[in-house]
Formats: sequence, C-alpha cells, structure tokens
Amino acid sequence: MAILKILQYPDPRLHKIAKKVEQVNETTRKLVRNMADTMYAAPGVGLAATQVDVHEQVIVVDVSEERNQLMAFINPEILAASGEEECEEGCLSVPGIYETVRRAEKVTVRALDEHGREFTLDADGFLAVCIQHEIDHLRGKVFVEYLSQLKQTRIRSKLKKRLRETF
Ligand code: GNR
Ligand code: NI
Repeated sequence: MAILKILQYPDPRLHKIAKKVEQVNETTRKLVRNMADTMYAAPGVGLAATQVDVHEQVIVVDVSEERNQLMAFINPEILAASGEEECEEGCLSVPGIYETVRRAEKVTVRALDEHGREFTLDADGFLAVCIQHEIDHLRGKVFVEYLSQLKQTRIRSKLKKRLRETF
C-alpha cells in the first residue's frame, strides 16, 4: 500500500502533457496500484498520473458505490463524444472547490488495461464525466480552466491563501 502525494492547484506541474506508455509492464501495474490506493484513501472517484507528478498517460476510475469496480485506462483516447451534460465537479488537486462544468454526455473510449490489452468502452452519466475529467489532466488541463477568468483568479488566491495558512 502506497499513498502518493497529490499536487495542488496552482502547481505548474499540473499543466505538463503526459507521454504515452510505450510498454505496459510491472512498473505500470505498480503505478496503477499506488494510484488506486491514493484514490481510495483520498477518497476520490478518479485519479490521473499527472496529479501524482508522473507524466504518463495512466488514469484510474471507480464510480461504484461499493468502491470495488476499479478501472485503469492506459493511453486513453476518446473516439466519439455526443450530447451535453452539466455536472458539479470537484478535484483532488483543487480541494474544497465545486463548480459546474459542461461536458459531453456520452463518450466512447479506447485504452489499454493494466495487462496491455486494448479495450473500448461506451460510457455515459457520471462515469463519462469522470473519464473526461481524468483525460483532461493528462493533457495538462484542470477543470477550473473551464470557468471564467474571474472565478479562476478567485480560486487561485483562495488556494494560495490556504497554503500559506497551513505551513
Ligand atoms: O473525486 C473526484 N470527484 C469528481 C466529482 C465530479 C467530477 C469529477 C470528479 S474527479 C475527482 C477526483 C479527481 O480529481 N480526479 O482527477
Ligand atoms: Ni481531478
């Protein structure tokens, strides 16, 4: 069991672009396990490698009530997106901030699992929201970037102030 440190917005490392995983191996599986431990401990419904300062295309998601449906997506790609949906989002890298974001309602995702096997998944509802939120992290994008500049400025100063008070 390993709990990794989660980068906090506005850390510039959250804007790095993750590289493709060339070969899915034991190192990749160890990262997936540690990311899952970190996500469950937080607790969160998803986590992207970018958030733990590993800039490779790996995400984990578990939107189940029982917290026993772990999904790992390596090199995920959105093949198709349709519809629109608004959801109040939060992020482990932006603690305490919840804002509504508009995203596609349904997505078709292709990825590799932790054994390097390709799969394609049709997702909708909250799962679709989470997958899009996590893939954004791999591209260096944090959900607050969908908000107005005014809101982003307010969120940044709030989190910086909170960091000063903690240390
Ligand atoms: O735990 C999380 N909850 C959440 C709620 C609404 C939309 C997206 C998310 S993902 C977030 C965990 C996280 O920060 N993943 O990157
Ligand atoms: Ni997030």
